[in-house]
Amino acid sequence: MKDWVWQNRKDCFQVKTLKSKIANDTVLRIDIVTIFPDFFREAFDYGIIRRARAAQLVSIQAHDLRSWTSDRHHVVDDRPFGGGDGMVLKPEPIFAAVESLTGASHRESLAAGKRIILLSPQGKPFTQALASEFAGCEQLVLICGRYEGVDERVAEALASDEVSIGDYVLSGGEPAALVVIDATVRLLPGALGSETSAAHESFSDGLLDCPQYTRPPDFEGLRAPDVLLTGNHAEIARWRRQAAAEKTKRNRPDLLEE
Ligand code: 9D3
Repeated sequence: MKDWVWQNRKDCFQVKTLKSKIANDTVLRIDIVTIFPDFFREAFDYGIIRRARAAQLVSIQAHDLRSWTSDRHHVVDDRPFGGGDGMVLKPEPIFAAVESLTGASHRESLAAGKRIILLSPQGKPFTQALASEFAGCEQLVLICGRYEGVDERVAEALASDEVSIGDYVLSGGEPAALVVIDATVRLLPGALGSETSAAHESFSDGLLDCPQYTRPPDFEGLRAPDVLLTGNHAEIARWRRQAAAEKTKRNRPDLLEE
C-alpha cells in the first residue's frame, strides 16, 4: 500500500515565508483531497498553471484521503443507509482531512478567505463568477467524491460550496477539480501575460469569441476571410462583432435569451 502523497513541501514552505515577508494576499494555497492523488501528478506542470506555481502565486497539493483513516485497511467508504447500489464516502476521514488542512472542523469556524469546495453532481453550477471569487481567496480545499456519492453531512456541515461543472456524469470529482483549479489560477494577478486581459474574454461580455485565422490565407482551398487581410481595422472590428454574434446564435442561443 502506497500511503505517500504527491505534494511539494518546498512550495508549502515558500508560501509561508512569502506571506510572512510581504503579507501578499494574492498567494493562493490549494489542497485537493482525493483517493487518487496520482491523477494530478503532472496536471499542473503545463502552461499558465506551471508558470503561476513557479512564480509562487499558487501552491497546489494533492492529498490521499486514505492518510486520514485510522483503521488497518484505510477504509474510506461504506454501504449506504437505507440500502442501494454502490458505496458512499464516509464522513470521518473527510472531516479529519479538512480540519488538518484548514484548522476548521466545520463550516462555521472556517476563516474568511478559505473555502471548502465539495465537487458533486448535486452542486451549484461552476461559473466564471465563482472562479473569480475563488481567485480572491487565500486557501481552497477541494474534496473529490467517488463511488455513488459522499455522506451528505459533508455538504451540510463542512463544505462552504458544493459545486458541479455541468450536466453530465463523471466517474469522480477529480476531473472537476482540475477544471475549477485551471479556471481559478489563470485569474490570479500576474498569472496571465499582462497583454491579455481576462476581462475581455469569452463569457465576460456574454458573447463567444470571434473566429480566428492565421497563415496560410488559403489552406487547401479553405480561405480565411479577405477582410482580415485588408488592414482596415474598423472593418475588421465590425466583421468580428458580427461573426461572434452569429457563432453565439448557432452554438449558444441560451446566452442571447436573457
Ligand atoms: C447523479 C449521479 N449519481 C446518481 C446515482 C451517482 C454519481 C455519479 C457520478 C455520483 C457521483 C458521481 C461522480 N461525479 C462527481 O463526483 C462530480 C461531477 C459530475 O459527475 N458531473 C459534473 N460535475 C461534477 S463535480 C463532481
